[in-house]
Amino acid sequence: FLQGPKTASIVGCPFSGGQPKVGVDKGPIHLVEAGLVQQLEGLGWKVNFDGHHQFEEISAKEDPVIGKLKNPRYVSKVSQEVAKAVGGHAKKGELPVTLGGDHSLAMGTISGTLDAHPNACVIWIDAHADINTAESTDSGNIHGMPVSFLLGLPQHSGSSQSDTHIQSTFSWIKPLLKPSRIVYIGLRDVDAGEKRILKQNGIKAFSMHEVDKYGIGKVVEMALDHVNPNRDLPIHLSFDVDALDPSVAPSTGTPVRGGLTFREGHYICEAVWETGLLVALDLMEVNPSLEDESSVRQTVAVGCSLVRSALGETLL
Ligand code: EXY
Ligand code: MN
Ligand code: MN
Ligand code: MN
Repeated sequence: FLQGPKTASIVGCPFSGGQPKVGVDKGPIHLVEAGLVQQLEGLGWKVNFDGHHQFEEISAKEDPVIGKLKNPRYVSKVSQEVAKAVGGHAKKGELPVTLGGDHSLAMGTISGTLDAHPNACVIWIDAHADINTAESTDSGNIHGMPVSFLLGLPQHSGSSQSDTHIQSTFSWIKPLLKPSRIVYIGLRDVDAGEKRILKQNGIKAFSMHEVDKYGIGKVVEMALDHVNPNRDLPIHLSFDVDALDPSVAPSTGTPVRGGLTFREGHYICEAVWETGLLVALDLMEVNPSLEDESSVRQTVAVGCSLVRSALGETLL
């Protein structure tokens, strides 16, 4: 088991409906075109990739806001399909590697993982907490909200009619994630409402302040101690590329200064791989339409490199 599953299944998700910037839907295409499949094969993996998923679009006209939530039906439907894909691969003993696309897709990936591995824990690497609710969100962009749905937090939008509507739109999500089974690393842009939610639910987060204070090695150890004290639970690693400093990964929709270095990002992936417990990986928010050509190339290359590290490269 130390080697993990031998087959990696790429779940390419060209989807951008959880946020307003075009281009993040092209992320998975660029990652695969950069040679990710061959690179993983080079590490000894059997790679299962049968093309990117094709999601039937629900037009903005057919998908008006519910409360503040933008594209709610589209986001929900796509994530539900992703949950089936990820859960299906995981149940076959394969390692799903989901390439985003925006981070709202994690509603799907983590639902799929929990369907196959109900005791899985989540390590969420991000500049943001992505835990807004219908009540706390300012933007209405659902990529800032997936964790609240996975936890089953109440979604109060201000009108009971919209509340019911949100509930029915996302009713497929089983709120199986416990607050004690998720931990964050890399946070540095957390909304006031999100800070309240993290506190109220006792959710552990290591912000960049803790990374500076303790160093990445200690932070990852503390994160694992919290979420996986006996090192016996399956791990879902959800990596938002904007966790990295914008100088390392510039082409992403919501960059925030003061992020993880190249090595800190890779260290996290290596350390998770080292546990032998990785059962699913997400790499999200690579947007090849942002910044110049060399920035795009750099961001795509770093994305591939993070995936390789999480799948066993680098360690001697
Ligand atoms: N907290 C802000 C919001 O809810 O709109 C920004 C969220 C950005 C989310 C990116 C994907 O990590
Ligand atoms: Mn597939
Ligand atoms: Mn995110
Ligand atoms: Mn983010």
